[in-house]
Parts: sequence; C-alpha cells; structure tokens
Amino acid sequence: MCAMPDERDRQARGMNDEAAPGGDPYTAYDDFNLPAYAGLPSFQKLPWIPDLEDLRAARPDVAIVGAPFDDAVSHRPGARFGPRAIRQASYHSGAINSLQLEIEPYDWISVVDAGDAPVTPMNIERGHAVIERKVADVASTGAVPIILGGDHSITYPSATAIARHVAPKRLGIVHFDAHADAANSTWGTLRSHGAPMRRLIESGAVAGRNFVQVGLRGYWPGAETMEWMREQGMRWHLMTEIEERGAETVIAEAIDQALDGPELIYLSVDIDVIDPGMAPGTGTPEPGGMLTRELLRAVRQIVGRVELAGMDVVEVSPPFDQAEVTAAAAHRCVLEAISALAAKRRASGAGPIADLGAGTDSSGGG
Ligand SMILES: [Mn+2]
Repeated sequence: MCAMPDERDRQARGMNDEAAPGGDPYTAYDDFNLPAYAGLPSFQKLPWIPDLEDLRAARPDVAIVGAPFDDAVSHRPGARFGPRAIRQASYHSGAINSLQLEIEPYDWISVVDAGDAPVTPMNIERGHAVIERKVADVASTGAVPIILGGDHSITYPSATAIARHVAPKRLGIVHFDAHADAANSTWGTLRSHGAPMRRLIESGAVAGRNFVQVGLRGYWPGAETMEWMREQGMRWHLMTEIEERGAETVIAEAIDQALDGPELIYLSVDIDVIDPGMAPGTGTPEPGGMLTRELLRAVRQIVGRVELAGMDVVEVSPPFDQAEVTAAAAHRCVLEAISALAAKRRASGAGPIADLGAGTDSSGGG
C-alpha cells in the first residue's frame, strides 16, 4: 500500500487531476488517488503503518491512532465503531487543499495512519492499558498522535501517555464537551467516560488550573462535582458564555488559561460539544451546542497557536448517526488540525517535503 507510485501514476492525480481528459481507460491511479470509496479505508487513504518499528522508520509528523473502545459509557453505546466510521467519513482522496488555510497539508507534513490500539471488549482496564501503550509508542516515534475514539474514557490513558512523553515539560488541556466528565465515578466505576478528567488531575498528569473546558451545558454534573472542579482551580466556559461573547474570544482565553504554566497542549474534542441537531451520532446528546463551523474554526485557532502534543476526537457513535454527519464533523476536526500543523510548518520557514501526498517513503509495512 505504501509503495511509491511510478512516473505514470504521478501524473494521474485523480480528483485533483489538472490534465486534459484522457481517452485511456487504463490510466493508472495508485490507491491514494483512487476515489475515497475504493481501496483500503485508512484515514484519508494515508499509509497504514500499525507496526512500531515500521513507524519509527517512516518518522511521520502526525499519526492517526484508533481507540475502538466503548465499555465505559453511561448511556448509548456504539463509540467502539467510531474510528472506522471517522476514517471513512470523507469523499476526498489524494492530496487535499485547505481553502481555509490555503495549504496542501501533505506537502508540508507527513501523516500516516498507525492503526488501532488492540482493544478487546468487556475489559475496561485492559482496553485502557493497550490504548495508553499504543499512544505512548506512537508518541515515542516523534509523531503527534491524533486519537480517534472511542468513548471519552480513552482520554485518561491517552493524555496520560502524552503527559509522560512530554515530561519534564508540562501539559495543558483544552477540552471541548457538553459535559465536564469530572465526576468521581458513575455508578461506582472510576474509569467511566464521565470521570476521565478527574483521573487526569488526581494522577498529576495535568494541573487542575490548566484544565480548561469549553461548551459545557445542560444538567450534569451536580453541584458537588462543580465544587470539586472549583477547588482544583479548573476553568470552564459554558455554552452560554460562547453565546454571549462569541467562540473566538472565548477560545483565545481558554488557550491562555491552558498555557498559563505549561508549554504544550493536549486537545480533547468530545463531538457532543456540537449541537445534536448537527451531530446526532453520539452517546449522550445535549441540545444547545456549538455549530460545526464554530468548532472547526476553534480547532484551527488552537492548533495554529499552541504547540500540540496530542489530540483526540471522541464519542462518535455511528449506530446513532444520520447520513454520517457526525463522523464527518469528527473527520474534519482532524483535517483542520492537520492543516493547521502544516501551516505552522510552512510559517517556520521549513521547506516542503516530497511532492506526493502521502509524504512518506516506501518503508511502511502493513
Ligand atoms: Mn465527554
């Protein structure tokens, strides 16, 4: 899958082909440039490199990681199917061109799909352990991991791995969500998807004052939990604040708060921060959320300004989705982050990488 296309393929760029219409029905397209629905469904048809040694050899700038785990949900299940749905939620193939940032990201950074953490069902501890190890392994290659959930409990092992990786530098977290996810437990389960943020603060992975939440609304958690959050120095921006001040102003403040001390940011996006009218495929939908366009703009704003150590997009539950709209929103959050990272690379004065979209050599396995 990662073999370098031959010269003829280079000229057949599929949906980006500027060449005159050809009469040759056997024009060759490599898998990367075939239509999105053909071939293997890695993220954006990027090289699939699940093996750690192969990943070390490829040395990508960014690696997608699937965390197909939903054993810790409190309500609707289905997020275990999220990584596959997000990977497939795109009609784009080949090189992409961000109109928002005026950049073809794969010209500037190499991005691969590192496959899934080897999760098995019905065992929360094992699921979290293998996710933590997978994220740690990917980070150890120098790539920025972008993790596709999975329920939100996966942020506990994932951000833990990133915090360990960046130490002694410190991590701040910007967390988009309808819910604070800072309960002590739900029904007595500490690894619940309602509790990962408390685990991260308790363990010391991130300081409470640098844990910043955006988009909270609705009727949970209770006052006791909010009081605990206050005691930790956590900062949060309710949906009502976004309504009153506008998302861009609020996000700018959230960045300042998360980076008040730390050098790096972990970005966690619960797709339920978007209004369920625009993102119905999720486990605990709460009416009155952000617009998809506001969230995509926020991802560009954050990744463009901070040093991103890792990111996750969680709580996409495909069985409850309609026409893949929720999976597409999650997919675009990832593309916006990739594009913003590429724009930063360009702005740093670094030159472009190889002129082929995948941006890696043929050393990848899988
Ligand atoms: Mn959440």
